[in-house]
Amino acid sequence: SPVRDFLRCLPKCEHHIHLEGALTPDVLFSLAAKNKITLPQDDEAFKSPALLIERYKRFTSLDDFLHYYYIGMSALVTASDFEDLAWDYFQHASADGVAHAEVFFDPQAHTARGIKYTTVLEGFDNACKRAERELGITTLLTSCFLRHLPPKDCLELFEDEDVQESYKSGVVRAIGLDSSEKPFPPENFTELYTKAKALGLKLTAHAGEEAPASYISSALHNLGVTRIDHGIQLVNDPELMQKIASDKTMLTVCPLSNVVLRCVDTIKDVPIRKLLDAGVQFSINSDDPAYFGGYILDNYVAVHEAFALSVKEWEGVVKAGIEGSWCSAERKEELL
Ligand code: ES4
Ligand code: ZN
Repeated sequence: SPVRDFLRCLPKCEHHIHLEGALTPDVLFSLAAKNKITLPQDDEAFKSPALLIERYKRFTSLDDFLHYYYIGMSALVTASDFEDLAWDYFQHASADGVAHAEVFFDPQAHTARGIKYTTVLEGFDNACKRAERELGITTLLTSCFLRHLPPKDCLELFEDEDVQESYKSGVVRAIGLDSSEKPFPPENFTELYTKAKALGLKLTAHAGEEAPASYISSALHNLGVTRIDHGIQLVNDPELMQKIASDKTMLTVCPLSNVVLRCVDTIKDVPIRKLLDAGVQFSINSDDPAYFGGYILDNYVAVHEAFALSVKEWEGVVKAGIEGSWCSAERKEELL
C-alpha cells in the first residue's frame, strides 16, 4: 500500500526489540528438536507451532506472555542459535526500512539454565557485525537485567569478568531493565545503575508499561536513565510529562505489544496523540515481534491507521528517533 511504502522508506531507528522476542514458533520447534529440549507436555499449546501461534493471540497480561517467552528461549543453546535468531530479526528490520537498531538481550535468562554469557554474546555480536556489513544497519547491544530476580543476583552478573569485559570492549554499550514489572520498582536497582553509569554505559529501563507513572519518575531519579521503555502510563502524570518533554527524554513505545498484552484495549488507546500534543519525543518499536504479531513496520502502519499522522508529523517522529539514538553524531547526520 502507498502508506506502507511511505513508512517503509522513512529512515527508521528501532530502540525496543528483545532479540529473544524474535523467536518464531517454527524456529522454536526446530531448535528444540535439534537441541533435544523437551517443551512442556502439560500445555496443549506446545503440541505444534500452529497451536502456539493461536495461544499467542490470547495473552492476558505481561506475566502471561513472559511465561511463554522464557519457555521459548530455552530452545536456544549454541552461539549459532543466537546468531541465527538475531540475523533473522535484522533481515526483517532491513526489509522494513530500519537504518539503526538498538537491540536488547536477556543474559540472565540464559545463564540461569547453564548457557555461558560468552556463548550468547558471541552469537548476538556476530549477527550485529553481519547486519552492519551486509545490510548497512548500524547496531547497538543493550544487556537487560531481569527485575523479578533479586537485585544482588543482577549485581553479581554485572560484576562477572566476562560481562565486565563486554562493557569495556564496547560490544555491549547499554543496560536495561525488563521482565515482570510489578512489584519490582526501579529503585531496587539503584546500586546496579550507579555502577553502570560509572563505566560510561548508556542507561534505559522498562517503566510505565503496566505499572503507574511513579515507576517512570523512579527510573529517572533513582537510576539516572536517559530513556524510558514503554512509558505509556506517563500520560497519567501531566507534570512529569511536561518535564520529560522539556528534557527531550525519549520513550520507546510499542503499540502492538501494548494491545496484545492488554495494557490498552485498542491501538487507539495507545497515547500517541497525547504524546505528540505534549511534545514528548518517542519512537515506535516492535518489542517482541514473533509474539505480538508484527515487526516494526506493522507497528508504524497500525499507528497510522489509528491516528492518521500527517507527513510532517511522521517526519517529526522519525527525527525524534534519530536524535534519541545512541549512535555516533556522524551517523545521526547521515540519517537526518
Ligand atoms: C518484555 Cl513487553 C516486555 N516487557 C517487559 N519485559 C519484557 N521482556 C521481553 N518483552
Ligand atoms: Zn520490552
